[in-house]
Amino acid sequence: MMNYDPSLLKKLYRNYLALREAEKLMVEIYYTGKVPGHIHSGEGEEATMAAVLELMREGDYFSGHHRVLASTYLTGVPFRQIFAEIMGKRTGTARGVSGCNHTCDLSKGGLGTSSSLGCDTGVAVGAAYTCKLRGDGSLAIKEYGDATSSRGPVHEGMVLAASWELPVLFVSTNNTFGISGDSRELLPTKHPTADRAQGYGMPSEVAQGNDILEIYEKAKKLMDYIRETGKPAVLETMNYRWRGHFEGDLCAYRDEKEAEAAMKSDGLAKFEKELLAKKIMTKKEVEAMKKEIAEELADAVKFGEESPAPTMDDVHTMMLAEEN
Ligand SMILES: Cc1ncc(C[n+]2csc(CCOP(=O)(O)OP(=O)(O)O)c2C)c(N)n1
Ligand SMILES: [Mg+2]
Repeated sequence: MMNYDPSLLKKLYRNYLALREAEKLMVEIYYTGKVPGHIHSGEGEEATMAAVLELMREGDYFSGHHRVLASTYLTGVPFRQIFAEIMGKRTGTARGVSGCNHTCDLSKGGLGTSSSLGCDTGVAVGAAYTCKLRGDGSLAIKEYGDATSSRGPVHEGMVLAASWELPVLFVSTNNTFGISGDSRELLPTKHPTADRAQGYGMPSEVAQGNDILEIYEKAKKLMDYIRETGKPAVLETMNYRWRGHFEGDLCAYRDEKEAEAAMKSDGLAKFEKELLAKKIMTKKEVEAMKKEIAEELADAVKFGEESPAPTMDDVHTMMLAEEN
């Protein structure tokens, strides 16, 4: 930790904290009836995108996942727009028409997420082709889960990225489950995405999903490689899903002791403790940061509540291209 610039450590902590607080608030507003669609909580899984998106540069692209929906905040999308979208309001990133899968802004590199899992891999690979043609060292980041890692469109995308030498970082956030299926039993290898990378001639790294500095270092190594060579690479982060697949899931398929142990080894609490112990941040600074984020989030929910619902015109505008 001492080799890091303190300002980077503070930034990583803020990223992690902002995503955690946003995750918690999403669940809260879901239970008070403010979210017309789904919430798949990503609480406990925020470190991956908190680190990877810190390394995103202008001109890069990002296609996310159905958890940690506020990740796009780290690409520069305000909480106001993200929460309005989740709350189904026309001031949202996709005029409230999409909900959780499009909390992104294309002008900030956001490509969105397909609700048919894995089918958006080709979109990110296509964006990487744009990056290649530009030749400016930019890249595309495609994030997906452990269960999604076995889908055909993911592998088609990986083959294309490898054969055409396209700058893509494939990021698999392995949270042990795909709905109720345990990937440790269902998938053939321990690291389903990273282990298969060799078959495509891609370098890969595996990191602990609750260790933001390990993720940052490994993502940096891979992203430097991608920017230099123009070739794809794989990062897999190992974690454990804290909450159910969806809100209301009774989780009858999992061992509660194991889940409790995972929640106890919270990477955010550990990182905060280390920053305080090494005097990189003071308690006062931490508290001020928490207050600032809480205010930003409360303002976002208020903005969502006060915003109008989409109209049928909004639905048409977001779904259909204009005739020329
Ligand atoms: C093609 C397709 N099949 C099934 C689903 C239903 N589904 C939604 S989330 C999910 C689990 C995905 O697991 P994983 O990729 O590990 O991501 P996680 O939910 O664990 O973050 C499934 C099967 C879907 N959305 N799309
Ligand atoms: Mg999963």
